[in-house]
Amino acid sequence: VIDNGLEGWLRYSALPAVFSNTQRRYSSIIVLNKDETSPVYTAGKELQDGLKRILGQHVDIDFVLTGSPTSIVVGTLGAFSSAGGDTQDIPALKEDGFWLQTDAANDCVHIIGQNERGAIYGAFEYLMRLAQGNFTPVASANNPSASIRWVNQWDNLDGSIERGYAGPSIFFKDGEVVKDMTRISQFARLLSSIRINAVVINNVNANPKLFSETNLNGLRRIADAMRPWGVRIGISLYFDSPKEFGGLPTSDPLDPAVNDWWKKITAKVYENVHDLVGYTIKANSEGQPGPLTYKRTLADGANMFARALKPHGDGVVMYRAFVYNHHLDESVWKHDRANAAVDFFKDLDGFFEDNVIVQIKWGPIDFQVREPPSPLLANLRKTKAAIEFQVAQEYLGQQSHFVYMAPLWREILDYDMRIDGKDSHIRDIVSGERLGWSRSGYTAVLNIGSDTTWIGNHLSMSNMYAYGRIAWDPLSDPVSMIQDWARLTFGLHKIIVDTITKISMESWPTYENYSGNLGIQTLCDIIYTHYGPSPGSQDGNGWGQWTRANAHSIGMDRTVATGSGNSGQYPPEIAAMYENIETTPDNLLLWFHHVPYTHRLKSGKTVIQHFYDAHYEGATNAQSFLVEWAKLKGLIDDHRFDHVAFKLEYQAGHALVWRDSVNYFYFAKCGIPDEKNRVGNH
Ligand code: GCW
Repeated sequence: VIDNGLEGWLRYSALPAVFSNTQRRYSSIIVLNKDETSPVYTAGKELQDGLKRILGQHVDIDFVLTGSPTSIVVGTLGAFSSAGGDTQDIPALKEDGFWLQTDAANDCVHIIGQNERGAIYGAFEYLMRLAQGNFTPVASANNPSASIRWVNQWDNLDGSIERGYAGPSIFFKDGEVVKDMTRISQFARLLSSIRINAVVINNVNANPKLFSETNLNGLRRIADAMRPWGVRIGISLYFDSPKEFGGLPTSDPLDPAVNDWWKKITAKVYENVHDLVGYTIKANSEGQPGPLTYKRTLADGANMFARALKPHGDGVVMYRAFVYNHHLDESVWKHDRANAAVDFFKDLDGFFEDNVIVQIKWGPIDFQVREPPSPLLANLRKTKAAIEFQVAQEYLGQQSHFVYMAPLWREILDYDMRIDGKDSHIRDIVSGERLGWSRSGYTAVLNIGSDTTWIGNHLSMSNMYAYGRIAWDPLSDPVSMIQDWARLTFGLHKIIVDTITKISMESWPTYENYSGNLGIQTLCDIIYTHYGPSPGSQDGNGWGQWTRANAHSIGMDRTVATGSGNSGQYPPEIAAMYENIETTPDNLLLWFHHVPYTHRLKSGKTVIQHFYDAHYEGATNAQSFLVEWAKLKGLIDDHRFDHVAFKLEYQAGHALVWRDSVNYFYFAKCGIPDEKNRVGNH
């Protein structure tokens, strides 16, 4: 059977004979909402479809709660209790949460959502348990860690996708919203199954033509296609729209006419999308106009959008903290792009409307293979924040290499910022718990496209899956997530699960080893593609992703004492750790310190020898992925086997290119040969 991957982890393969239960389990699926556009109705259909495919059982749908001991009930708490259901056992549920209860025989199932989204999440949860052959009885309340669990698409109206590696946009083509909504609804199904409640559908480098009548109508069609799955849409705005689209002389955020313009256009958007989730704004960043263009503060800009949204519901402004000067002069030792977010936003804390959320990339620079967490995550108290991850592997091999990012995300979320000397894990900051925020959470640049793999590589879809689960529960275990994903996506055979788990769990350290060590960043081309080894491109540019490598020494001096002062942006305990070279962990040494190539690490190796060794180790390990994968021949369909094998073979080869390019680049710089005689003048 050819599996093109379109269903991702929702394939609902028939359970193998060992699990199958010939008895009829369920007499009916009782759906507590007849409205065909409601997520509860969709959940009923999904359950019916899933049971058919997983267990081979056709189960009828009914709309009346009967108290039958062999039915699956799905609905909201409100509908369940109005229908006379017993809600006594159900603990408190948060927005989007759900209660899932099965009896011992697993043929009476209650899926009760706090709202409609909760109900469909519960239906997916139940089906994904079944699809893994898991019939263990359960009675559990499932609540999200945060209410904002979004993804961002960087889709352009012409159908291209910025940093997209999987074909053209499913949303736009030739300047307009596409006509056929099939892929959009399939996408919403995947998002819903991992409890993502919103998608921002257009590039943050936004185009004001999104506001054309045709496109406003297109937005309506997209929202209508996604709503039955419980997924809301948001849009990215171009700051200068009043000037460039509305014909006003200015886009000054304090100009009444400009405010009026945004209010009117916002009302128009809501006429089409009554449940718009909000606006995402990239302003004063990488050439984009913004409030600073008009000598106003970033808060002035954000608040203008916030006020335009307010009359219409619960929409939020996701205001990106990715504001920095991309014409930075490297000759000034103190210049440091990593300082920008705190420099721009810290003093504005508390000056934002309550429906503004500052959207902060997880690291201070830009989705590198390793960064410390963004210090801004510890510098906003009153202003709410969301963390931004990137599922698209922009700097991590663009899906031609495979990097499973759940371990990286966990490392960031588990990080303790020690705000005010107290436990301040980033997961508790972004959940809102640590600082008492009412709304906050997660977003991630996803960038799926029209490719049937969605993202460009079947294996990389594990990142989309894991992102959703982590945003729901940041304590989700990377190993069990990849195991679940592997079972659902490829099959239950132990060899399948173990092999995919092994490759995935080794993938990040492997990629780090051959692409950029000790916190030096991903040594890819920095100017255009962000792909392939190009350590030389890192310096001598205005972008500020520097390494400051010369013939003797390397690394960014970010100390307060002699460098850019970036370490001082962290709370005192963290600042002290990074200020001191002795207490800075090796894996961030060159992020915070400028040292000679002969500097000895805690491991006892010199920096340069570590580079050489790590690149050999990483490139060698990349060869093993293909060997591992070969074990799956015949256990999974050939179509997906071959696709992944091709990618891993490419990665194995390109890892060697990475190894030699980086090693010889630094050898040429410093002239220190490899102790093991692999790199040098032979
Ligand atoms: O990582 C960089 C990308 C840009 C992107 C920018 C951003 C959308 O290289 O392509 O622009 O980040 O996050 O705004």
